[in-house]
Amino acid sequence: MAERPASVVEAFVSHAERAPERTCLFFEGDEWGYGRLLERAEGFAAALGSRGISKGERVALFLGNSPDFLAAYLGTHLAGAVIVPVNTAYTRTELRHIFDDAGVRLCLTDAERLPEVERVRGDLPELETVVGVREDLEEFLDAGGTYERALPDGDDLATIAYTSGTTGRSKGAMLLHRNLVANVRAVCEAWRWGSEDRLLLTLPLFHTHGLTVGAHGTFFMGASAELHRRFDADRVYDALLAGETTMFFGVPTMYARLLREARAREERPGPLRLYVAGSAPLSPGAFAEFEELFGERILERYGMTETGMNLTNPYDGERRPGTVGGPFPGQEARVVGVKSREVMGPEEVGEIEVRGPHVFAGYWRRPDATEESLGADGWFRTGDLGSVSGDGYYTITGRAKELIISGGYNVYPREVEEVLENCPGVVEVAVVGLPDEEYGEKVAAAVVRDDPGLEAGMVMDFCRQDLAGFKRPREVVFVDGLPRNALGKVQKHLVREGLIEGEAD
Ligand code: MCA
Ligand code: AMP
Repeated sequence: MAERPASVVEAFVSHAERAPERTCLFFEGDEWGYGRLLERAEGFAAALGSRGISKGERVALFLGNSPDFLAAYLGTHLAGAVIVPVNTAYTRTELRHIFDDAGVRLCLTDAERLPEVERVRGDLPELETVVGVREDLEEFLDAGGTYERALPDGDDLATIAYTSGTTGRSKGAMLLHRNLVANVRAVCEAWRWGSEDRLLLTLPLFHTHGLTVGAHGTFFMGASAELHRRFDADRVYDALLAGETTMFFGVPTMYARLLREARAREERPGPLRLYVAGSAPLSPGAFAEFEELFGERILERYGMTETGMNLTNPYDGERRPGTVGGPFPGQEARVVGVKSREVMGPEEVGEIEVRGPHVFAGYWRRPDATEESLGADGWFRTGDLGSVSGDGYYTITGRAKELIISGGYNVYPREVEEVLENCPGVVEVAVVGLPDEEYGEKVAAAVVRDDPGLEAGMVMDFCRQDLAGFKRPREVVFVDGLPRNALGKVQKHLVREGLIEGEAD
């Protein structure tokens, strides 16, 4: 017999039926009971049905955090359709690629982002419907018929989540309902998530961290979340002081800002059941200062879009700064030689591989990329370098893939280079990540120009139309030439060293 619940939406529905009055979301002074959210979600499912969106078809969510985001998310799954979450910072080129690649038929967006969608709509014949939350969502819902409940199977495709790609074009990671259930089950068990928990959720809902950890854990356990539109350190600190939160999840940049807030204030929040950090490395310095100022040891964990959560420091037991702990329950991890692919011994650095029911089903319409990363034996190559201690704590030491992580958002240098190569006056460009106190890393570009009038600001501005703000270089340095090896390949480590030395001068 199939394992139950087969999907997170199934767990959500059973909580809503058992305790419809129970609060699921606190949002801007309003409370959303499980029953109210289910009603809204079923309304969305019915409206999708009346628009002819059927099982397996793709619905994009391109909007900021709100209860309607979550109602549409649950409603899409209730309709058997597939969610394509889209980063709200994306601009026309990124949108065009994702909508086209995924074959999105309907997009839910908000007033702020509607113009960006309208700019590309003409290029997207499959995109039949665009619904704006403020303007025409009610109209869209009113036009829906009745909904007959049909819960998805575990093997159905739930989400296509786009991750930045090494070639510049992002790839869609296919997550099945059973992958997401396995992941949230493991997270809830490891972190002792209970129905009485109240999560302070300020992470964006369009990424794994906010959606499949934050929102899913809440729905799965029948717990509650205080949802914010966005992270604002001042508001978050006040919410922590109010004393009702039991858990907070954030990226290291959020913790850096909370520390700054704490330094500026006298009052300290009371103890929380759990603070979690992930998506980028948390520095041991931030870990120590947080313990000093907040009296709490942050639990650091490690995950990826393709796999959800992989490694975690223990809930009970030692939370070791600078490490990401060991595998979640029901999962495996190992370190293998980058070239030899042989399993390494303790403290030896290699590539981290993971295996288990949480691992995705492959990349959408990219069998080549799937084959490269997912072995027939189920081991997934994360592209992250690390080692494991004799007592089972993993440390991430670097990346085999060329990736910059800025404030928890991923930036693939190739994507930025492809845009900059079209900037008039640019002959050659190499994009690298440089250390940054607030964002962990920042995007920097070494540029060879043939127009002496080309200035750094002009290069940065050139990206505005085609790249999300967080991908734009924060630093542009003009160089005479790029260092290359004998095969003509740009030596990024030398570019990086050159830029760091330049900064120090
Ligand atoms: C915003 N800006 C950034 C970033 N965010 N620049 C560099 N890196 C960033 N991360 C820029 C904007 O382009 C804008 O610049 C200016 O900052 C202000 O924008 P605003 O939206 O007000 O920014 P913010 O509110 O201060 O955002 C900082 C933030 C945000 C709250 C830390 O970046 C954030 O929510 N990060 C979380 C990302 C996340 O959830 N990652 C999880 C991925 P301009 O005006 O020049 O345009 S999932 C994952 O990685 C795996 C699965 C895992 O393990 O979790
Ligand atoms: P994404 O592709 O957005 O899912 O980002 C996943 C990547 O984030 C991983 O492959 C890691 O490189 C990075 N990451 C996530 N959590 C951590 C962590 N705790 N420490 C270091 N890197 C992390």
